[in-house]
Amino acid sequence: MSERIFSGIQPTGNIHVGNYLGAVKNWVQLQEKYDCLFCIVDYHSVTVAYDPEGLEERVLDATATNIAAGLDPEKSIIFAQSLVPEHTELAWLLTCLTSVGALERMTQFKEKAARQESIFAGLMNYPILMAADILLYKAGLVPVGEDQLQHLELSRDLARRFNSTFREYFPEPKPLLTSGARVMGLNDPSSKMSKSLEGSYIGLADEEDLIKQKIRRAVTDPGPQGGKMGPGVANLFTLLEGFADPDVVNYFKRQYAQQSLMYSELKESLAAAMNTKIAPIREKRRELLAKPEKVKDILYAGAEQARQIAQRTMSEVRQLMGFRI
Ligand code: AQP
Repeated sequence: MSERIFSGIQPTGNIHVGNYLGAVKNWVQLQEKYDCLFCIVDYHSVTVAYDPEGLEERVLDATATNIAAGLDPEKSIIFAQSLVPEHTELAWLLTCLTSVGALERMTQFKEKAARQESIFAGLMNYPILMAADILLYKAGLVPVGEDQLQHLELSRDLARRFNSTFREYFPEPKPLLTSGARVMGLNDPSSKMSKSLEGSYIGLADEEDLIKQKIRRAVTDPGPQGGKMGPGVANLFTLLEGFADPDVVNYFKRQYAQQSLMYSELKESLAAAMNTKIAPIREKRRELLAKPEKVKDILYAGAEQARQIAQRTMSEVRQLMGFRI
């Protein structure tokens, strides 16, 4: 059997072109070669303030958008984290093996905590739940962007700590560094494009006019950059490489090198290229969401498959940790 891959995405809002280029596009290819589990990590999404009324809709939207972008329930196990309670059970047991210092050092925790009025323990413990997600399925490979490497390192540490404390049991999950780009915010190219930062992203559900409008407003260069390409323009090139044909990319690179690049022309071409790729995803997502019961059935069927693996792991973990009553 091929190696197992686990990956997750939070239902925190509109899945955007950063998620797509940095993760989803790659997952679509991986499912052809590996034994893949893709999880809508709804328990992760409540580590910051959220609207409970919209949660179900966001889970269905994330599921439909990923399927529309190419994830195939016939090839991969696609499910929601909250349908498999073993995730939180293992997370608690791993919490008891994790030092608070390691959690406090996490860059994402520090960044997200700075944006919160009150910081809940769930936000700090987020990487432990992520470790539980991965270890529960003994996934050998985890496709991650650079931003998630630090979290994965904790998963590896926890696997090692569990193995040395109890018995050699968990494989250490290795990162599968995606070749995908790190896309920055359109309104602020110094921080990454994020679902929860309004104005930073273009969603896979955005209509053509909205895409054009957002790209038109994207930050380019605030002023002279000492001969270096500014982060806003570099980000537009990252997007262009992700969505446009190579000859279009090369054309604009030449224009830039000759210092004759017109931002308006670059933006217009970029918006058109994005819309060409996004339109079929947008349409398929709409069709799927018109039948939410079918989307739920996909999640239930996926959870049933995931649970078979998760229950086996938990029964072995309980034994190893001494819970034998
Ligand atoms: N800007 C990005 N560029 C490239 N890859 C990205 N990913 C996220 N943002 C970018 C990758 O998408 C996958 C799923 O991400 P996630 O939803 O689990 O969490 P996130 O990284 O926290 O994504 P967001 O959009 O920033 O969500 P919020 O705003 O809710 O925190 C991951 O593989 C991630 O690397």
